[in-house]
Amino acid sequence: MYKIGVDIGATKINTGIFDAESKCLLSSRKSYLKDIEDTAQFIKNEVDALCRECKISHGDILSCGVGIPGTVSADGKRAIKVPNTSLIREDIALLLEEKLGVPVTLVQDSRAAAWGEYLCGGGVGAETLVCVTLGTGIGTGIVIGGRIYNGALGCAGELGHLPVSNGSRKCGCGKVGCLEKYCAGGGLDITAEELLGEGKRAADLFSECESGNNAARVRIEEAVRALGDGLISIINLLSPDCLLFSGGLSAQEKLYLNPLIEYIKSRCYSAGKLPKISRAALGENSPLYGAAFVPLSKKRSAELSASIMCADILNMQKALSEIEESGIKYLHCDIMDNHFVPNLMLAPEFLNKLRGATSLPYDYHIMAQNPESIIEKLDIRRGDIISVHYESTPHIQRAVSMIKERGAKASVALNPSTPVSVLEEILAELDMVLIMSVNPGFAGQKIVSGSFEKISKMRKMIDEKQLGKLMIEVDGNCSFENAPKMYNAGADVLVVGTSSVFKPNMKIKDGVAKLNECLKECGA
Ligand code: S6P
Ligand code: MG
Repeated sequence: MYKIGVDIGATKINTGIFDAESKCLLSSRKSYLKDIEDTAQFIKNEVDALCRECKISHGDILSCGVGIPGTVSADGKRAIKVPNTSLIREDIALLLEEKLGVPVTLVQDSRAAAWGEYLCGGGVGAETLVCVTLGTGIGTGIVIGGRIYNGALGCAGELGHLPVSNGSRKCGCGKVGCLEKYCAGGGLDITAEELLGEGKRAADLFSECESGNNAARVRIEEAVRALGDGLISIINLLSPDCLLFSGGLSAQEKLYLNPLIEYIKSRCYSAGKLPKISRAALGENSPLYGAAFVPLSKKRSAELSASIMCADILNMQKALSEIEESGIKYLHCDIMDNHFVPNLMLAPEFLNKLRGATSLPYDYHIMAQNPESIIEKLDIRRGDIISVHYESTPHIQRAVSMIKERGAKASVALNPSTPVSVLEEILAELDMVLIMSVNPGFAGQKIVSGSFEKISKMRKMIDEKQLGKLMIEVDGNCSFENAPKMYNAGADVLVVGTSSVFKPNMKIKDGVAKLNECLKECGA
């Protein structure tokens, strides 16, 4: 079986095909026009050509990894922030998946470079590897204990955006005085213009220095020291055993890389041992190798939550046992007050008693005015989730805090007409968001139009805020037909009721098996 690696750079797209021994069988590096319309099709054509030449059939390709110059969502499926190119659409991974028919994972290119070096280049055997790509900007990939380190907020390794004291050059990140605006290729271009005149570039600065221009030498030395200081902080913080440099600027060995390495070695903290510090071994191909072998993103799983109000109330124990046996993850417990919604059912006391008959965690859905007074009445156990309607209280944040203080996972539910934007301020505090795909109050309703788009919007907001662990639950008509679309739009938990699992002539376990089959077909 074979793997495809792709590295989308500023002016070129590098595509390669790799065998199981991590050997690159063939690769192509093609310049593209800035305005190519369909990057996914461009890559597909390259893959087709490589396969033809290597006499490999598409069926023998396992996966494809794509290095991109920007931030990627936690699941590797969306390009969240790609500031310097319009070439990469947010959904490029999904587009490419459709065209290639294999799983596609995105990875930030500097992390791909580090991973490539760790697996096949200068970092083989390293325990902690830092790989710095010195190009127009500075990218940093970190591998710790055999895993790419992303950081809890997903932004680990933004060395290029360390502030330089007194620095005032504007940076593409929106701040001023970032390290890369002084020490990377783009920064040295600015220095060259300042010192040598309009149109001069980093390369001119280096050749002036070679021919004895003292001012050029001083400015290069300043850049080396500033970058060196940044890297010394990284070394003193992480104590890596290997520090590698890739990217165009790392080829400036005599005037830039070697003095940088010397500076770092002479100033970093050491208890006897220094890290191995050198140029990356795979050259401009390190991101290509890393992309090809990037660990496949963990798929979101689709969990089911059984709406207990839809179960046969005369045979509750039997229903609960069947629900548990069929692998359903939660018991969805609807609490309605006949004020917030025009229905009255499932009293807290009844639900508390039911706990004796099941060990499943409760997924409470409170549809009541003054939900705070209901929360106080619940017998909360470890693993329970409590959803409170945004529309049901003026103090949603207080209700969320109450839930968390009682040890449950906190969720906010939204009626179909409430936009996801109302959660902007509170999202980071939540464990889950419940999107109603019917108006709350009754089972057996038709799905409200626009529900799939709303789930997608919610998913996008979560991805953009890098809140990878926050789940989306969808409640209302999660039928055999709708459930896969809900999952594809971004749902993690589906409330199952009369439209799938609780059908009069079907056993619960058969409904669950059929639903899981439908979900499997869409890749869940
Ligand atoms: C209704 C309630 C829901 C229902 C569930 C029923 O407001 O919140 O949890 O129990 O939606 O599902 P179905 O499949 O009958 O639509
Ligand atoms: Mg519900």
